[in-house]
Amino acid sequence: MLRREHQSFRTVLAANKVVRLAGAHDAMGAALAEQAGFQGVWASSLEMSAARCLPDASVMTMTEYLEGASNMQKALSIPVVADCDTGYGNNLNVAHMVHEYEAAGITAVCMEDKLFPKMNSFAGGAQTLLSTEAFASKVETAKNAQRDPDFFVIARTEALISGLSVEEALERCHAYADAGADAVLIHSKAKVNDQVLEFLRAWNGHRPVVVVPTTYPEWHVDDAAAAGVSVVIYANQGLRATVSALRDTFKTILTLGETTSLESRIASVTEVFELQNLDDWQKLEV
Ligand code: SPV
Ligand code: MG
Repeated sequence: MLRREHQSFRTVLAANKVVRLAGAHDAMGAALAEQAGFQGVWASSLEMSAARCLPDASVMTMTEYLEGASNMQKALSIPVVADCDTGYGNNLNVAHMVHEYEAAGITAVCMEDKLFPKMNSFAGGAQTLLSTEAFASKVETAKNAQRDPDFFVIARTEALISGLSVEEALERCHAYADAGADAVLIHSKAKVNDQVLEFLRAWNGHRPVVVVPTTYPEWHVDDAAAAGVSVVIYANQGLRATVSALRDTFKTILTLGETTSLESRIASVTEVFELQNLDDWQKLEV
């Protein structure tokens, strides 16, 4: 298929009790997530910056992230949820971000309540948050900036990441919901999901809740759904699998001096052509 129509994230969320998103950094990874059966793709700031060997620290610009997310969306019929960090600055940057992402056909964005420039949630060092009021105001700006009522804004709190309490996370998320957020994301880097579960119990379905179980990977999707989670993001497993696969492949080639043993383990060139939709493109040749 040369061009793809895609569903909006809001439509996909309405049709499913729980939606699973796979993190991706390019259109090919995103297409593989769709083929595997994921209902959406997370255009991850960690993945996209790592793919350029840059830190996930607001070093890349909005334009660069937008190009990446847009390239993914063009290759998919499932929606991209764009990880937009802090919204790339203050309220004016947020409004511009929503205008640009919406114009590119992206139907959902996520913004977090950290200070711009931000640092990845798993990196060492202090994480500074915006005040609740300041971030709620950014959420309101985002919602006022959208043209299509279908456009979806996820407000992410980094309260637990920065060492604050579940109570603080709840207070923040209630303020963000009151400001118009369509869903909230409660992020945690704990090894267990206790605090996230505590959050979910007190939240009580006020708005859809998104989780990112990177550091508590044993949480089964069915258990997360039963606890009240609506969206589970597998944010970086694809990136990490890529790193492992490339390391192993390149080492094998140099060690063995030929590539026979790799053939059964790596995709064929025909599979690559399929991902490129080459048949459809060749039909255009005259
Ligand atoms: C990302 O995938 O870029 C995220 C999740 O925002 S995390 O890396 O945990 O911050
Ligand atoms: Mg990110």
